[in-house]
Amino acid sequence: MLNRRNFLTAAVGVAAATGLAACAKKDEGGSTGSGGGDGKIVLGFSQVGSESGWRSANTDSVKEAAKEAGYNLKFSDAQQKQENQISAIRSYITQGVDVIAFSPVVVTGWDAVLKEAKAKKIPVVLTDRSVETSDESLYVTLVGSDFTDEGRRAGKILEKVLEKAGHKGPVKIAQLEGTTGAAPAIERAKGFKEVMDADHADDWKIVVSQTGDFTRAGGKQVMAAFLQSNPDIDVLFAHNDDMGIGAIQAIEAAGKKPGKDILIVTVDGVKDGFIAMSEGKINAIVECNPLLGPQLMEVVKKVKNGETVERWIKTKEGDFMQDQAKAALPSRKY
Ligand code: GYE
Repeated sequence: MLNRRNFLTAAVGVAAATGLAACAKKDEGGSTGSGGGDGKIVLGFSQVGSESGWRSANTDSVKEAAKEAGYNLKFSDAQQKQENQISAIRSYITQGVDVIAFSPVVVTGWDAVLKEAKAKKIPVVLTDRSVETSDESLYVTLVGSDFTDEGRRAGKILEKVLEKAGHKGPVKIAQLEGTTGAAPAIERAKGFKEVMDADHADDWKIVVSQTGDFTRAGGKQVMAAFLQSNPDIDVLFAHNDDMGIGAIQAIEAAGKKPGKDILIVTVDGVKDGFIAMSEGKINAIVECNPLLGPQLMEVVKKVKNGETVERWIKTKEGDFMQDQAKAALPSRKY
């Protein structure tokens, strides 16, 4: 997979080229896409689905920010299916929107449709998740988090969690992965493994790892199976809060105490995750901010106007331990 960091170097050239493309489009058509002549920016947005609390917050953020910015937003929910995203993008191309933004459900398989957008000179902005492509000119920028770093932060915070729990000796870890082939699943696993390989080759071991597709139902079902095959799991690392919450139900159903018998680290920091943490059931959360709407609208405007934007616009986020949960809960925005 291409390292997203490598893309930064190409930023100026690609953004400039796409900027020119955006201008050319305006000149050709004499109007700005399918805006119906009212001067509004027309943004076609293809969302992954509604699999998690993170996703709902992200969808709300995009819709609100588009309204605030006065854009004409065309929104579609792909229900976690790549073919649905591809048809949504194709329909935005046919409609001649000004800019297409999408959060790709998986990393591969986008080149053909992105080439179609490029041929029609419609710039594409990735949001939240990245794609794997050999042609860097197929999208202008990514607005989203550094998932590899989130995986590393999960590893680091687990050290603190284990210390706090007074855990000594080997650590048997179960991992609930996100959607197979999705950037956050690949990269969070990678970052976590980096910490394991560097500092815990002798004491930590991932004994089971499987996808729960970023959903509560998936987390519950897979965790129940994990507990059957490995009743002596010490730690659960779940790639998102929702799978962690599903897993908590399975752990309780098996007569164990989440947060005590099995220490739990998750990613996202949605309200329900914080509630579970304030109840002592999740031990630490690595934050991943879904409120990308305002930044996305800003970028879309720049891209539409042919301005240069950075190749990767990163989200800022923090980490939270259980003892911070109660205090942080009232101020959580998602
Ligand atoms: O962590 C998860 C969601 O892509 C960052 O997708 C996003 C992830 C998020 O379903 O809850």
